[in-house]
Amino acid sequence: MAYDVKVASAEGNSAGDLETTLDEAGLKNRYVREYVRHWAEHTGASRVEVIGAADDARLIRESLAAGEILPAGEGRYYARSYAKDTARSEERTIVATASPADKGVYNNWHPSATMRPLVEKLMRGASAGKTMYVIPYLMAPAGSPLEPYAAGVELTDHRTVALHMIRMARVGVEHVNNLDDPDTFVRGVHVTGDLENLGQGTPEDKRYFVTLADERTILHFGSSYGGNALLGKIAHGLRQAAYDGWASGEFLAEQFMLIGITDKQTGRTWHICGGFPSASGKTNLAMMLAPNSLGDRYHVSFYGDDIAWLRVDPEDGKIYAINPENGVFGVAKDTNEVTNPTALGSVAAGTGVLFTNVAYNEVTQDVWWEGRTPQPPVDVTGWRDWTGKLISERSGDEVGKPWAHPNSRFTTTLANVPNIAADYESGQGVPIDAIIFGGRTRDREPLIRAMTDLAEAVYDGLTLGAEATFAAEGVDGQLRYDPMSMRPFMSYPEGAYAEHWLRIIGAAREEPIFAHVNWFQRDPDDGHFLWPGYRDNLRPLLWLLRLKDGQVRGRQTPVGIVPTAAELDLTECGVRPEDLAKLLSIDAARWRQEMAHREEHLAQFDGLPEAIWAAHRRVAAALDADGD
Ligand code: OXD
Ligand code: MN
Repeated sequence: MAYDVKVASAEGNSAGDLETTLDEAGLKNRYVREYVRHWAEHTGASRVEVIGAADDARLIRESLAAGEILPAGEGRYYARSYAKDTARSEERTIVATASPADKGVYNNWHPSATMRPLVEKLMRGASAGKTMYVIPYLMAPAGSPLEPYAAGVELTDHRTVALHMIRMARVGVEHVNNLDDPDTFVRGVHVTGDLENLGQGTPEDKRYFVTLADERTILHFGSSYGGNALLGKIAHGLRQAAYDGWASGEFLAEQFMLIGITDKQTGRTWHICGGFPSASGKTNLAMMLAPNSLGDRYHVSFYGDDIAWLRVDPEDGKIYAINPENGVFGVAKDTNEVTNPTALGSVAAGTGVLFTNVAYNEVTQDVWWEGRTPQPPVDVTGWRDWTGKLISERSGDEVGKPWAHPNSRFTTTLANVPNIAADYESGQGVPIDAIIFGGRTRDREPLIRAMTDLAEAVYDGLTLGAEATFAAEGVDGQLRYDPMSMRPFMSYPEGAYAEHWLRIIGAAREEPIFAHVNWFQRDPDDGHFLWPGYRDNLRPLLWLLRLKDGQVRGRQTPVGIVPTAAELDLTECGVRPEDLAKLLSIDAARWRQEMAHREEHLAQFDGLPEAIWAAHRRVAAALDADGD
């Protein structure tokens, strides 16, 4: 295939060369062109290349030839990141604006007047000798009413980042050429820096991942991996978009999965979105299939596993959600035929999937990660761990270490997901029937508890958390709170965030039903999970939809409505009756303990709406009245 070459040798950077490059690429937006010129000069890149999705095959060939990626079977690829650059770095991530009033508890706010010059200085000349890839993109399906907030241009000096962006966003000049306001696009600059000399994790750390939210500018320096480097996903899709949604008063941007459930008998489809702190099974839930016993009747379709933007349509007053992404950047660990067969289908031969930091076999070109199979491959010939070390040469305490990094990932486009919803490209989005929050809690939280009051639901979202592990994060059994699972992505103060939620969802003429779910309750004696999880998670969700429709009533408790055992469809479920009783009961004494922690947590947030405090007091009073 002939290359669609859109390259200028900007060696000596003659103005003419760059203009020719941009002309040949069909990049017409004059504000984008000025922005590209400015940063090409600033970073000192020696070539500039504008890319679109159609360039993927060529970029793959070039990356293979350069050894930046390796073949992992037919139409599958593999890369390793720098060993100290394997995950988002929350402590180096900053939201900066001109107004100190934008400082919240979790947004790590700094003044833009300090941050911009600091990062600009680090970026000056830092791409010397490299190609700067210009990636115009859209974080929305085309035609979305939220399109004005979705256009962006990432500039990156790393080809693998360009490959990720092509998978995760809709990429091409067409997304910025005809903007209503041509100056309104998110300006994202990613400069890798000298990864071996950035002092990662030391007091001399030179990495900065800054969103200048009120300037709609993202400056990331010092990484080439994940949310630190792919600026469309988290920096734009969550931090910037959450800020934009608040500033405009128009929408919410949340770390939410989005699914559809179709009743094949009636043809009716419901849509559910929801947020879960990391390691609470969000991707598995989003890609869930119906259990065999319910598969004849119900079909679950996938829209997205990580981000949803929500708005109220002025015409019908319903809440509509889109997944602004075009792909899945999924955690590989523990993905297998039981936990997530859909994910395996979406990384099959020919999908163009890009694996990062899993184990790789240089002889067979196979990949493996912990949990892919119960045991690692027996024959270790050709296997290298995620750092590139041969397994056969491991010695001492290296033996027994994971082969793959715990944050190793697969990057694949939505179209590859076997149960992708037929209307996933609808710009309008899909109407939302239910919003769920989840967590990973070994006791206290029942399987599902529904809420119909908006303030109580927002209160619940703000007190979301995952259990701290004793060793790592603190006190056993106490939650590491992660409000709405947005703790690392908060871009404005939490009080205002809660108020914005109440305003946006409160404006809907048809409010969704809300629920808190927990698949992870354990038996205190032998530790077994009380609920089978995975596909069976469809059962409580079906109950929730029936509750919304008034077909079941559940049982009111101080913390919401829980199902009665008879209301759940448990055909071939296999849950033990005594476990089910526990899953559907409320341990009021344990809850009262939790309420004290919640109060402390919420007290950190300035300006929390009175409606949220009132919800807290209501739940606390109901628990007190519960005796027990
Ligand atoms: C995340 C992600 O970091 O989705 O949450 O990559
Ligand atoms: Mn995420």
